[in-house]
Amino acid sequence: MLTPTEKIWHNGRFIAWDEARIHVLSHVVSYGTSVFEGIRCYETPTGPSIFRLREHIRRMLDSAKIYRMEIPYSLEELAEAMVELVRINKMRSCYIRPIALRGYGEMGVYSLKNPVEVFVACWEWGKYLGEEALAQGVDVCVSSWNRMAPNTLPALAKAGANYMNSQLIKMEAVANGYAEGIALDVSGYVSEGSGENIYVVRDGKIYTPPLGASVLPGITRATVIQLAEDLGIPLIETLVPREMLYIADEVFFSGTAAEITPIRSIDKIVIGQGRRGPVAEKLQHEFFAIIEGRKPDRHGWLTPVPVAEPSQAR
Ligand code: PPE
Repeated sequence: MLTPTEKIWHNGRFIAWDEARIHVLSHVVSYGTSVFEGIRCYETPTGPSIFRLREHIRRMLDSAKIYRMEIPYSLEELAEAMVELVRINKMRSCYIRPIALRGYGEMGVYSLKNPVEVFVACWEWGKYLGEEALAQGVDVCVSSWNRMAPNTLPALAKAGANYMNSQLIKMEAVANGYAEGIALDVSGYVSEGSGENIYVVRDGKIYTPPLGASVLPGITRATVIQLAEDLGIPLIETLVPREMLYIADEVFFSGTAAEITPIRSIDKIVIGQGRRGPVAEKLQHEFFAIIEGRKPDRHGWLTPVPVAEPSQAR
């Protein structure tokens, strides 16, 4: 259960958590008209640091543009709002959720007359696929649900409505006793998990589906691509046939919430040695060393949050 924090940012103001409400007839409720982000802030020795903040906000602005939604705040203004939110909520680490939605006004599918409202909340969010997942790996299935066809709901947009598809994938997986489901695209190639990008390792090379395979352009995906390059591990963006999953040496997920999570079985077929493999482990080590401030932030991925004065009560 979500533990409330003190404040939520709404259209330029900080309001109380319980006051962050919308009307039931807001456009978003009937028609799913929202774009959003999920961003993690990690505790480092020099204070909380937000991971790839600008890249996340840029993707949110891109998502809004695809849906002709004008967000009345610049990237810099939104970045500042998020840093300030983490600071005034006195979070050491947290998950940040900015949401832009079409609000109350007209009814009917046409949304451009409805006001755009922007909220940013943050809260503490633990391990997405369970405590053991990062070290042990998870058991997953291939979903009977496909990811959206490219000319239906655009996968490059992180839009609320896309998550109805994700929910079908996730609910089916959990109902059948799996931690997560992997969706194929409409051509039958591997796409992604309900909330994660996916990678296959074979003979020391990493393969991941290209953006054309109905995947979200993950910020963690971009991070994995960069870290693989840094570590000298070849990574190829290419169509991945389903059966390549089963014969892989390793398969793993990436995502803001899931971080880098190994997969130990798919459809009850053991992957590799049935536990976290060396490639996933190397990437995890590098990833966590950077985000936890144990290694230099050589790519400029961290935005520090100034720590609130302990004596200043709000
Ligand atoms: N694919 C999908 C469909 C997706 O939702 C995510 C993030 C990713 C890939 C990875 O993207 P990125 O976080 O930028 O590396 N999923 C978010 C949603 C979690 C949720 O349940 O809500 C997340 O990881 O924050």
